[in-house]
Amino acid sequence: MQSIRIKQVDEVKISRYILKYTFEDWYSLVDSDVVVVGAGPSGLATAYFTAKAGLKTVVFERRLSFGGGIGGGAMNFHKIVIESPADELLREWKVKLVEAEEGVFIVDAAEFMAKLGAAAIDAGAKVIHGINVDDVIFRDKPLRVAGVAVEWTSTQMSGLHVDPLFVSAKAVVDATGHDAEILSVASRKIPELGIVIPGEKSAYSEVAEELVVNNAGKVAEGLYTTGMAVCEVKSLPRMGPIFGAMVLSGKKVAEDIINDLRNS
Ligand code: 48H
Ligand code: FE2
Repeated sequence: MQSIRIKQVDEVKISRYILKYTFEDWYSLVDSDVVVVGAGPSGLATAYFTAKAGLKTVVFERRLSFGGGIGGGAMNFHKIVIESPADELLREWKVKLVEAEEGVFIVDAAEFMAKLGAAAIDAGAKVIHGINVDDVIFRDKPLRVAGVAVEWTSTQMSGLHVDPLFVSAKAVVDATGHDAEILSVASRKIPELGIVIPGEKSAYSEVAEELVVNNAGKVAEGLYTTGMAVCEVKSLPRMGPIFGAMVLSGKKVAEDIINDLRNS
């Protein structure tokens, strides 16, 4: 059997290549069109559509993996429920669907995560893991959210006092899930924005999905929300492990951003 020859590369080159190409990315993304906070289903769907429309889109995710709550499925079972018309999006991302009844589909959690993440990246979105967003940038006259403050998740976990870097964006999307972290910090630190966070309601699956999709969108100038964060800010019921509204609200918020940026 012939032995396999592998191209040799030394440690200095490895380090230099990684530093060079990482900093090239960061140099460009500090001035983005769209910053999505959270790489769960709603954030990745948002990024897929804004990137596909040609907007420079970056997704910051504090964990080292994407998918958010998809991976845990329902009580750690590996299946998730999707309702029409969200199946059209999953077909676009080539996720296999099993129809349990008309308009109700079952998907594998791992496949959904992987293919949605790949679709967002292939559409042109940059997904960066291990980054925690803990604040926003704002401007007055006119009052608006103008970007985010970022820090390594590992630095934040270590409790060290390290100041963040900033990333400017024409649209910041809170896709952080149940805690609506970006809306929370904006409501606390910039009361002039008038953001009130009453908190989500208990489960009422049949009505929750439409409510989330139809209430996703702009919360303040430059600040948008999608996914479970919508329940938190609009006091809407949760729905359990059904994900149609997560991806459809991502599409809805992306369409709003594309329209707003076109008209501005
Ligand atoms: C960087 C952050 C930060 C931060 C959080 O929780 P997610 O999956 O959120 P959604 O809204 O896309 O999907 C919600 C869905 O998973 C769910 O929980 C449902 C449908 N529940 C129904 C019910 O009844 O319970 O993803 C959010 C992502 C996660 O990966 C976080 O790690 C990340 O955002 N994140 N990343 N900076 N400040 N906060
Ligand atoms: Fe949840």
